[in-house]
Amino acid sequence: MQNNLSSSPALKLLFVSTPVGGLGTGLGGGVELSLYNIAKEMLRRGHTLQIVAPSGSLCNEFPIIEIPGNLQIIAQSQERNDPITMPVNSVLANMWEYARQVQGEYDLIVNFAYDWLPFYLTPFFKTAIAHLVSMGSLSDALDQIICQVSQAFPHTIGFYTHSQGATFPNLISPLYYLSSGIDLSLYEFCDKPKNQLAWLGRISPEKAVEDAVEVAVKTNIPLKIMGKIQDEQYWQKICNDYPNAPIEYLGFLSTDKMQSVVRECKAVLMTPRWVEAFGNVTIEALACGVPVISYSRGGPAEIIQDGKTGFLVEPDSVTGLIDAVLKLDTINRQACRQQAETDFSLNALGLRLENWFQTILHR
Ligand code: HBI
Repeated sequence: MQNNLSSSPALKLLFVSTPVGGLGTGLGGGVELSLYNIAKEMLRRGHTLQIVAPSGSLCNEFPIIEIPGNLQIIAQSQERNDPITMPVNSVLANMWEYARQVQGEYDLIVNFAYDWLPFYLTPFFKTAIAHLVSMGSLSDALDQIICQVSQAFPHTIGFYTHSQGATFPNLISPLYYLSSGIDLSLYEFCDKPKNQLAWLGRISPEKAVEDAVEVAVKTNIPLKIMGKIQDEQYWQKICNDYPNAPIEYLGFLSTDKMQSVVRECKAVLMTPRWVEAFGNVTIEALACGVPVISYSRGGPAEIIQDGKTGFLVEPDSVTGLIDAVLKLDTINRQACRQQAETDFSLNALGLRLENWFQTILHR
């Protein structure tokens, strides 16, 4: 039945979400936005889909099958050689038990969890599984199982970026680099920013918001901070270390509220301590015409056009960030919006995903 925008036949897709939090709570970080945007674009292209996610998911646009159970601990909080752990009544196990039961109703299952179980279960499923890996290498056990799946099921491992994929050892090609994409109509361009900076992301040590706070203190430019506080103690320490910083924490905001703040900023600062797999924040800023100043590592380093749509800075160098802030008036904000339209529209993302899915199903 050719009832969709693209040439490929309509697919029946089952998306199985991350087990670290309900969709829309912010606990799932970037992968929540990815899943939501990919779902929106696949529906627009005429495919049908069902989303399986932990209970407590908030999403008024799509029907979600909410699965009860205990959340998985976040992979970033574990050591590289930690054993795989599963809580009693694991929501991850419950979601994949549901997927096993209904798999016959779908052409393809898409896994959004950065967890050992879905990779291990792949050979036990009759329906093909596409794995969208949402972070760089963090654990030996996961590296090993991802490597095994890439060997046994070619084409089924997808990353956001090359630098993210490069952190995994012994992967077998072909691998897929999907980049990301956002609904650009939700982000409004602003040419006349206020004298303020922004930092967005999960407030957790690997994101190093303290470096952005230090920039605010040293330049005395107000910093707007947005995102879910994942590590309360870590955030409290920062507030205690910088009691007089010109910062304002605005919470985890909806896309619309977030972009209404970001668009009025001179720049967004990105201070990843780890190899950021992609950094949706980067393209959300560009979509508002806001240049991005980021440490030159991971996804943002593959997105930002240094000197044109932002600045790439020596990793972990706060003075490097400050030097870049002082050069911001050399950036044309229209160029930032233009890059988002060219590379990161939902249509561009949908094409990359569709090609990937069709390759898995028809290789
Ligand atoms: N940790 N165990 C686990 N599983 C995930 O799916 C996961 C995670 N940590 C973070 C995360 N997903 C998302 O925030 C990614 O977008 C980074």
